[in-house]
Amino acid sequence: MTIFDDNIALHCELEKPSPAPARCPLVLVFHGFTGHMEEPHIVAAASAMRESGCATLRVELYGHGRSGGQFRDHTLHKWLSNGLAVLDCARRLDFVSGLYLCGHSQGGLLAMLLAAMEPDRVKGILPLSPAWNIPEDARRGELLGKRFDPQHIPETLETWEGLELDGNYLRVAQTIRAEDAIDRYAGPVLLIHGDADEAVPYRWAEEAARRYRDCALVRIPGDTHCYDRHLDQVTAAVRDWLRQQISLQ
Ligand code: FER
Repeated sequence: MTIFDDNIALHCELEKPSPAPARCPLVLVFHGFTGHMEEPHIVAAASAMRESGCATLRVELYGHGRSGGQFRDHTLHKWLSNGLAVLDCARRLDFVSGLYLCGHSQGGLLAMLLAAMEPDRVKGILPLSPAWNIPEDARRGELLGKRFDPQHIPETLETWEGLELDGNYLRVAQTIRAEDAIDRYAGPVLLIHGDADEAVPYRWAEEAARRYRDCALVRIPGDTHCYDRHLDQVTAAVRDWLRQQISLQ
């Protein structure tokens, strides 16, 4: 399905558990920076959610996958606007008994920020290796292993795979206070992070887990940013946590 955020078409995939109940929770699933909805860890996480009885809506955000916009022009403000538009649409679907947010990396940061904006509508969040280091790194002047002067943002930042990113990405990231978003959300959180993550160091997961009021941290020993080694441990944690959440209601 396509959800519009003003004139930007967001490519989304809605899938129900089988057999499909009349009503069930819905989990919005966001990919990360340079990611898309068909990445193995995104597909596997969404499938685990359906095994637990939830429907899933995988979303491709501005400048990513088959959605509108150029990668170069994406910012966290645009992703937040996209996320709010998707939440508005999702809460009006008649089968939805409750909403959860899941996101990987920069998509995990998005889930954390959205939950703080919509605490009444979000029953719980599942940040996977959330890149909540991005705002602080942007203020410090070192992102994606590249240094820059945080007081004088460059025109362009070279990123992974030679992709170019506009300086506005950094300008926006510098204004975001991820700690405030953590403090504003009191709902349940399942945080999953590999302790050999090469992109977002594991200590960020420990700090977020300390700071959230109701957080279960699942450490995946020896695993990477995209769970190349133990994706099965990730999916098991997602399935068990969602089953437990649903049974508590
Ligand atoms: C960074 C470190 C990690 C960064 C992005 C990430 C944009 C990860 C992003 C993702 O996988 O979504 O400095 O800068």
